[in-house]
Amino acid sequence: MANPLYDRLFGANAGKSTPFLLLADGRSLSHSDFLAIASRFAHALVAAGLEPGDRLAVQIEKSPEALALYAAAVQAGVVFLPLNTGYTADEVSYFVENSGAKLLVCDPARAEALAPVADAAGTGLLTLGSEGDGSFAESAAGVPNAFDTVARGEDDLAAFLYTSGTTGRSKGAMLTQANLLSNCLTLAEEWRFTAEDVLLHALPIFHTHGLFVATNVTLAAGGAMIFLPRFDLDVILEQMPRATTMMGVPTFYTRLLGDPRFTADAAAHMRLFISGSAPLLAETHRQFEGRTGQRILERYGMTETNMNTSNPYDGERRAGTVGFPLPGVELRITDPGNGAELPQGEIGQIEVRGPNVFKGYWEMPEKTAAELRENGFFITGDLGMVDSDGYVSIVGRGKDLIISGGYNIYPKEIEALLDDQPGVLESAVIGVPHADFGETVLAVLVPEPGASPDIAAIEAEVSTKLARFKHPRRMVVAESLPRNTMGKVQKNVLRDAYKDAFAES
Ligand code: MLC
Ligand code: AMP
Repeated sequence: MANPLYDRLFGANAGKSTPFLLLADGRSLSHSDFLAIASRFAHALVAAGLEPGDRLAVQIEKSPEALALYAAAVQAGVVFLPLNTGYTADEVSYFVENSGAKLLVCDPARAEALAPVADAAGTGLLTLGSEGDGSFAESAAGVPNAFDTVARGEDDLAAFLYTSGTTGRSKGAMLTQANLLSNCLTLAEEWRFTAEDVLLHALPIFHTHGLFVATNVTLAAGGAMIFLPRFDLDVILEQMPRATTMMGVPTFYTRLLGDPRFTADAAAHMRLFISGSAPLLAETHRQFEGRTGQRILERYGMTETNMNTSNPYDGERRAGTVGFPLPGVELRITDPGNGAELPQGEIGQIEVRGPNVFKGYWEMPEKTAAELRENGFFITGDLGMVDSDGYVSIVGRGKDLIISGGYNIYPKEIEALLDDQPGVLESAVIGVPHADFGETVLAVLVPEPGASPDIAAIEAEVSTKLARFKHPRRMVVAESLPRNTMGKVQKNVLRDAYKDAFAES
């Protein structure tokens, strides 16, 4: 029976004894080894009571088994909902409740902290460790290595990825089989991926970049990945001579350039370096070319849309731009005030339409209607322009968003927590330049009259509630916040005032 995503990405690799996952310790898994684990996991999902269309929330460390759980969900027709491993129990609780997940699979080390979360939500809880241990793995032992793939249509949901909002709480972006499949097939072709490719994979697999771009593109081509738990410069440099491609956030590239061992020779086996998720400085692009003779290929995407634009494989990869709309993707620049399309060359909001664009936000029809037009164009919240050669540039953001090392952070979520702290009248959270992460978080606190907020106590509270990557790296106290005549906080004034706060880092 048909299940387009499974059939094309996984089924197409069935029976192949060629390597799929190469691990840093020398072990490797072939495509068929991997698919056998996935099928056993699919049986375990069914045994746990999951039915097609149910949501499976996972918060587990990156490992071959963690990736097999994704394949298992697709094979069993279950909606895959991966969560950042850094999220606190508080954060996970929201995602589990909001999505109505039937099962939460977490790392064994987190089971105690997450048991109350699962209980409160009426969700099952099983564990899967990075060594293939845990109660979920146990329930998959001794079951067949094959599973009858559940039939699914292209319009059926394959995944939920949560994305924060400028107001209120995170929204579950509903991605269909066709959204994921159309995009990775296009990218594999545009970037010339083949079964000979070996992708250096150091990204997390709970976001679009590491899962739907890096992994799906490799699967579509039948290639292999050097599958690393995280970005470790020494390991990357050691493994690069075995690899042909890498996908990374700009921090990967600035860290590589910061190391004298990274030379043209070190990169000689690589045919393609791809960057995305955050702006790559034109200066980084040029330095990279100067050092290696290779030009990084920058592309642009987001959770709701997968990838929208890419610099060309052949042809000029233009620094400071994100290239052209991908085949099948329409991109237009509109006036943020009235939505009218703007003439070529003008700056406005970027809107995209195509088979890559998601189905909407889970159980949030108003938010969906506000961002996804009836005619199918999605308002990205990014500001950009198209030059006379057709290259798209992102020049800013219409949304109040900080991107730190490729992770999105919405100030509103942090401000809401800070505003609740004793002695704090109000707060403003901004992104300021940071050499390693591109941007980092700085909070400005305004005390209540006569109060002096206890910064250490506030930091302690923040760490119990929010994932580490969202923590303000500095909190400063100010008498008041700059406001315009409408009373709106002028974050641009604050960003300017604190732009050198991390100049040395
Ligand atoms: C880790 N830390 C971060 C952080 N990553 N803080 C802010 N921002 C980040 N991105 C914390 C750690 O917990 C640690 O805390 C401290 O900062 C220093 O950590 P590190 O050892 O230097 O970090 P490292 O583990 O090396 O991770 C950095 C990183 C990683 C850049 C390699 O963050 C990463 O892999 N980012 C990729 C994110 C990603 O995949 N984005 C794609 C989203 S999809 P402490 O406690 O030690 O102080 C998307 C769509 C699209 O955007 O277009 O692709
Ligand atoms: P996310 O919601 O995590 O998927 O992040 C998507 C956002 O990341 C986009 O809306 C952009 O603001 C940003 N982004 C992704 N790729 C690029 C890029 N190449 N250059 C600049 N910003 C990018």
